[in-house]
Order: sequence, then C-alpha cells, then structure tokens
Amino acid sequence: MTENVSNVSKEHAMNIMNVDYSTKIPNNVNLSEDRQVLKALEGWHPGYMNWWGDMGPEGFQQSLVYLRTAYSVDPRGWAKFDYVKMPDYRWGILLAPQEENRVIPFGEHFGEPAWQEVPGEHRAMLRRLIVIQGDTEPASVEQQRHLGKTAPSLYDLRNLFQVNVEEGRHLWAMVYLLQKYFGRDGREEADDLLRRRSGDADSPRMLGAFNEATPDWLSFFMFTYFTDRDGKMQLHSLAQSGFDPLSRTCRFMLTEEAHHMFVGETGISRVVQRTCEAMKAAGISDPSDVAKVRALGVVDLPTIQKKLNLHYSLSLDLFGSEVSTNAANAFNAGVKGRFHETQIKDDHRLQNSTYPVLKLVNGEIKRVDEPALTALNMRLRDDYTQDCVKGLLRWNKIISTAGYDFKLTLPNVAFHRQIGEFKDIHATPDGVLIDDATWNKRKGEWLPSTDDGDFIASLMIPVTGVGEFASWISPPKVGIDNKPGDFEYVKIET
Ligand code: BYC
Repeated sequence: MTENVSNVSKEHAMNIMNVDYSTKIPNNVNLSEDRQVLKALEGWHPGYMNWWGDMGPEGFQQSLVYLRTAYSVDPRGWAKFDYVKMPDYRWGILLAPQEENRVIPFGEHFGEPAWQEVPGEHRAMLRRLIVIQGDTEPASVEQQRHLGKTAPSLYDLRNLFQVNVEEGRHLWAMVYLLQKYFGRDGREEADDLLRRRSGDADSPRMLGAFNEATPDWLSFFMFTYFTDRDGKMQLHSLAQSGFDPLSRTCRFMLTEEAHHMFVGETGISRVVQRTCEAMKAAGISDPSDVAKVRALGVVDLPTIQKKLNLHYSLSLDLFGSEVSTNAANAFNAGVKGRFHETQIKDDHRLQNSTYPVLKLVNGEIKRVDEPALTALNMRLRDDYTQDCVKGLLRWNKIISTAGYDFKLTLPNVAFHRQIGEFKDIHATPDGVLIDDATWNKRKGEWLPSTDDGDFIASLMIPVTGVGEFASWISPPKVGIDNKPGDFEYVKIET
C-alpha cells in the first residue's frame, strides 16, 4: 500500500517535472498562468536573441549541431539529443522540483521554512548575488565566441556549442528570478545583463576572470575545468539558499554544469595524452625539452603547466577575499550556504567556531584562525582546491603511464593573485615570496608568455573532417550520446 502511494506521488512529481513546450519559452514553472512574468520574459527575448547574434558563437549559426536539450528535470532522463540550429535552441526556465517542507539549512533562520518569496530584509543581497551569477553566464559565451573557427574536431566544436547554449540558458535562469521576484529593478538588472560585455573598457563584466581572453582551445579546456568548477562551487552554495526558487534553479543548473567540467577535464587529458604519445614515438626522454617537443606539433607539458597556473589563479580570485563580511552576512541571512551544507555535522550557525585562513603575517604565509563566519570564502576555496586535485591525478597518471617523470601541480594560492590577502605581493608557484624585480624577470617561467601564446595559436588550425582530429589532441574515448567516432556532430553550413 505504502509503495503504491509512493509510486503515484512519484509519477505526479514526474509530470510536474516535465517541461511545457507550448509557450515560446519552455518552462516547468507554469509560465502560461503567470502572464506578467511571461510578458516580461517575452519582452526580454528579442534583446537576448540580438545579444546571441552579436556576441554568441561567431559563424555556424545556420549549422545543424547535435545538441542536448533538457525536456524534464528528472535526473534519470532529463535530456534528449537532436540536430538543432543554435538560434533555434529552446532556451527556457527549468527549476528542480520543489522539496516538500524544505527548511533553511543554516544561518540565523536555521530550521525555519524556506522562503518562496524574497524576504524584504535580504532583498538587496539576494539581488546582488543573482546578478553576479547571471553576469558570468553570458560573459563566458562572449569569451569563447571566436573558438569555433579553430576547433580541433567536430566533436569539440559540438561540445563548445553545447556549453555555450547552456550558459545562455543559465542566463535565462537568473533573468527569470530577477523578473519574477524583483519587480522593476529586477527587470532593469536583466536588461543590464545584456548590456555589459566581457573585456569592455567602459562596461565590463563584473568579475575579473570573466574579462580575460580565451584565445585558444587549451585555454577553453582550462577555463571549463577551473572556472566552471568555481561555478559548480558557487552554485552548490546558492543551491543551499533559504530562498527556495534560487535553490531550485541552481540545483538544476548543476546537472548541466557537470558536462562543462567533463569537457575541460577530458580536453586536458586528451592534450596530455597526445603530447605523451608524440614524445614517445619520437624517442624524446626529457619532456622539458620544449623546442624538441614543439617541433612535433604538440603542446609541451611545461606550457600546459603555465596555462594551468594562469587559469587556476584567475579562478581562485572568483572566491573573493579570504576574510569577508559579505560572505558572513550572506550566510547569517540564510542566503548563501556552504558546499554540501546539509551534510556538514555542526550547528550550521557558526557563531562560535573558527576556521584556519592563509594570511600574510610579517612577510610570511601563515595559517591563522579566523571566525568561521568571515572565513567562508576561504572554506569554499579550500573545497574547490580539493575538487580540482582530482583532474590533476588523472592527468599525471597519463604522464606516468607513458613513462615520463613530470608532474602537473596546482600553484600555491599566493601565486598571481589579484583579489584577497596576496594581491599586493608576488610569490612563485611554490609559495616563495619574491620582489617585483624578480617577478618581472621570471614570470614568463610560470605564466604563458607571448611566445607560448604564438606557438599555441600556430596549432589552432580547424579540423572539420568527420572523425578527424588536430595533431595536438587525442580523440575522445567515447562519443557524445555514445555516437561512433565518425559521427558528424556538426553539419557545417558552407
Ligand atoms: N572580481 O568580500 P569580498 C560561474 C568584489 S562562476 C571582481 O572580497 P564576496 C560560471 C565583490 O563583488 C560563479 N570583483 O567578496 C563559470 C565586492 O564588491 P562590492 C559565479 C570582486 O562578496 C564559468 C568586493 O570585491 N557566481 O557560474 O564575499 C562559466 C569585496 O568582496 C571579485 C558567483 O560568484 C572578483 N573576482 O565574494 C559560466 C556567486 N571578488 O560589493 C559561469 C555569487 C570579489 O564591495 N557571488 N569582488 O562592490 C558571490 O557569492 C560573491 O559575490 C563573490 C565575492 C564570491 C564573487
């Protein structure tokens, strides 16, 4: 009997999860009965399409791309694959199902019912976080818009476009929250999200890393590995939010985000794999012999390390200052929690606890206990670093299996920072403090130089033959949607 009842309710839940495609904007939030928000979103739609036309992927807009589109938010079968022209992609509003009786899992409202509307006293803070989150999504599309022209294969080209359309959808997700819950100023913020531009001198995107260039595919893989992983951590924290619609939105975004990090992790794996194979075939025993390795038409491991140093350090900046009253206030208010908040065994209020923070003390990098509340950015950043290590283990396994004595490593958190404790000093990747002159003399050893960039650029020759791959990257182990190696992921319109 109990089982029957639960089956019925499961089925009911599944129906709710299915996406309504009858309105112009696919959704599972009953937009057809929410005329005001539907109207606001429909009003915003043309501006979005203009933005996509101006700032989305350059070229390929009439090509058929084998894309995955969400049709339900049920984790077991939420997506279907089909050929779609990117401008016809069904961007929409998808929230994870509402959890019955969900309570606020942290902060001073701990244990109170989650909010279905914006609490007045936390309105400004919530709006700010939603706007910052929203701003990163179109920014990444803008940063990646030129990459289609130099894709190393149709498989990679398709993955780039999948990432791009989903970042576009994540922008829709934040715009929905702004338009539904924040009235006129929410609508203005939604318009501004289409106005700012990555790297623009007058109207840049809000966070540092989103104004940097993504000049080549190695950067793209590093970005999707390291910067999208900041996205994962931040979305996890916002998924804990007491503001339930934000929590539900972020929970569904995380399912899409996972593919982006997969693209990064496997992309770097494939570059490393190819380099090792080429070095072996050529009988090169020293992977640091950069000139010899480059002559093979692959990216040498020291240059991969430099790219890693750059993207990891830029991504660390996205966590804000190690000690932050903003973070403490957001936690206290029940607006932004910790990674895996509900699984942490403590009082979820943190009024009396401390957390060790890396700080600069008398010219040395030291751990200092700080109130846990103000140290929340540091804690999330530590969780992030742990999460990053997994990829390094895989890449290093490839290198050691090929018989090379070379290890990719994460640079010290004091290296190349523009935000927080270490922004005013220079440190080597090993965490040794150095003066300005030494930094200026040696930074080319640790960060990609113009020469490194030119070399990588020289490899970025598009490969568009079905089942073919550029010289510097291995084919993937499995295809998308289990397609065979010779699958035409993008039918390029010429
Ligand atoms: N650049 O107390 P502080 C993603 C500002 S990625 C520029 O140190 P707080 C994605 C800060 O705004 C995830 N400014 O830090 C990935 C504040 O300014 P105001 C995006 C910065 O506030 C790939 C001042 O410095 N989501 O989804 O505790 C592809 C002092 O702030 C930066 C989120 O970030 C910076 N790096 O934490 C696509 C979640 N860092 O207010 C998508 C929402 C700090 O004094 N955002 N500042 O003018 C947040 O939770 C927080 O705003 C931050 C900063 C974690 C970003």
